[in-house]
Amino acid sequence: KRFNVAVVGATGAVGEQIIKLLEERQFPFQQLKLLSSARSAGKKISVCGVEYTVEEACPESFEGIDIALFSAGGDVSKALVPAAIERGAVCIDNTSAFRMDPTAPLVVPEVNADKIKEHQGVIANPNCSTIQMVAALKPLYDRYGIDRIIVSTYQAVSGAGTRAIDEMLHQTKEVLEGNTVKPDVLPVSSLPVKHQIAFNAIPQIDKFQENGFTYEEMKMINETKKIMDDESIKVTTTCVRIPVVYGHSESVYVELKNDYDLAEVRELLAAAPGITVVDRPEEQAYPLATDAAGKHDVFVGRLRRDLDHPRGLNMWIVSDNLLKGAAWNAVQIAETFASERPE
Ligand code: 11C
Repeated sequence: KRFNVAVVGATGAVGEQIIKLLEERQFPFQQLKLLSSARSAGKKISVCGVEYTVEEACPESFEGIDIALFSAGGDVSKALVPAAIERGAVCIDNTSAFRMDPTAPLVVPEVNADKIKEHQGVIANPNCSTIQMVAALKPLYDRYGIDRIIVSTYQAVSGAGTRAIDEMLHQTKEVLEGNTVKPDVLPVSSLPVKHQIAFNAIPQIDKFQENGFTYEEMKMINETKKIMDDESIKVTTTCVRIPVVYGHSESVYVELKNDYDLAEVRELLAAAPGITVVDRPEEQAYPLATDAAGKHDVFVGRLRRDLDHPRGLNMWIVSDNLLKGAAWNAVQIAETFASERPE
């Protein structure tokens, strides 16, 4: 069976990766439609040796489409996902628009691929910083149970899009040349206040909520519980933007429900799909964003027992935020959906 596929947000940082992956994975598409805002319509993109012209996305774009991969921002998804579903498409949505909708499965294939078949038109792709954390914690959850998670993130600027990458590179040059910088993009928020990202760490990703957490932090808290299908897991987060281009890093402290053996933890993680353990302190080998960039896996290291809590475990989790954190997870969902579709 071959599928008619649409990519919405085809010219964005994640859309570009989705297209590359569909090509690399030889995804069984018959027709491919590349869609964007009016601003990017008309651009040419070559896929499998065929040149496609990017079209402006509108409700009619989804006529005859089987699978639509959305990554053009929450507002575009809210406006066009219903139109796509109405026309018979299954939408894999990479924005936060439908993630907490109880009728939409929120899927990390290594954790809960079984939820894909419960979809009612939309399958939500979680936030990048959530995906890599739950992928690494799932084997431990299954074996020992999880009581609480305390996570601090070190997130790459590419999570905020190509404008944020350009801003960081430009600012770095300006600072090195001794010029004053005029921050314009980060933090992405509703206020006009912007901060320098070059040579800095910004403890704000997305808007502040009334409870003092940012939206990014709330996504990690709420999505973790939904994906793990366990509201009892306690999660607290601090999300920080750092001047790295690709690859989110996370310091995760987890309190397990049952006693654990550190050697067994290593074995469980090493055997888990999509996880690579890099944990050889004697060689100073641990996951690095520069090594994870461009790779599909989630990298885990710095595994060590807490000194005060016997069931406390520290770990360092790194993954390419545009790949496992976005495009690769979405294409994995599409592949699973395509392989399970009867016919
Ligand atoms: C960031 N995690 O690094 C965000 C990007 O909800 O899909 C992904 C936003 C989302 O800025």
